[in-house]
Amino acid sequence: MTTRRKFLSSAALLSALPFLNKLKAASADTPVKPVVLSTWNFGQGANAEAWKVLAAGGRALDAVEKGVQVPEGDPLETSVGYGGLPDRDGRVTLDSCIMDEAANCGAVACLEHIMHPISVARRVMEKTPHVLLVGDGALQFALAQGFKKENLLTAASEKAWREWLKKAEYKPIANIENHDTIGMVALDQQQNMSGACTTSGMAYKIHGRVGDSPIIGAGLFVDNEIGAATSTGVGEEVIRICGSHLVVELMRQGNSPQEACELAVKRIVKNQPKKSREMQIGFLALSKNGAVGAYALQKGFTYALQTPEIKNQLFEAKSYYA
Ligand code: SD4
Repeated sequence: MTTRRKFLSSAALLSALPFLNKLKAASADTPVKPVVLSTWNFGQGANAEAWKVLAAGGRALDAVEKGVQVPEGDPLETSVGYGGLPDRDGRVTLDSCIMDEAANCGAVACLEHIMHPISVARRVMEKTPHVLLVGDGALQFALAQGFKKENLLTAASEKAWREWLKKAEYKPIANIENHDTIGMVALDQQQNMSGACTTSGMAYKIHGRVGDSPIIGAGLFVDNEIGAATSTGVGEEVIRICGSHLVVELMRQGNSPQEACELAVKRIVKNQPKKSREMQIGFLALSKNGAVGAYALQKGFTYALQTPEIKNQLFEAKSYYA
């Protein structure tokens, strides 16, 4: 929220299509690899970190974890991790999930006091027989795993919340600018895919509310044979269509990543013809051969893409509404 507009200089926002076509063309015989793709302007900083892992031949799983840790740890990003805007009770509650090439996955929801929920999600995946831990149970697990308990509510976010309390109007649907999740999907040099998704969710939500971001199949889905997808925006609507799973399954049926993202957005419009005009939802998709798709309900959904040819550039996705 703080930085999106700032970065929207027209110079930085190139049309993605020529690059995407190139990716597709190149993928016919020589798969393009590695690739990292992530949501919003903070995706650039996250991609840069992920790229270090990918360029060195590391796992996509490590790349996405390292990548999304960047906005998680940035106190100026008010929609992810540290500095995230709190719920209506003033509590910063975080939702994250991670998924690897073997369909292993882990997630935490409504987790408080931990700077890097994505790493707790990875521990859930690697150290427990479960997929999702929530609330105090997730916190107790994180502490037992050695994570440090911290105060994630910055002075700026507390001030914004106190200001909000004066009216306490809760209009998450109309507020297109009030939420930015980082979703990241990547393909590594071994041609394995992974993804991560992490957010503080909607500002001033009811305590305990969980969005799409930690829900495997909604905020994130990876199928190493087909591709990966992630989402941002009003999580309730993404959950209703199992958004990221839908995008991957649409790719399995032969749609390009771009077509799959567009079909998923159109499904939301069909479900919510009126409401869809007033909210933002965006999908990103990456196919196994390195082709990329991006589509949103509204204008202004930016994403960052890095490949050997594309040096971590920012693009604006096409949108359903002009
Ligand atoms: C949620 N999808 O909690 C998240 C918020 C978000 O861009 O993506 N904002 O519903």
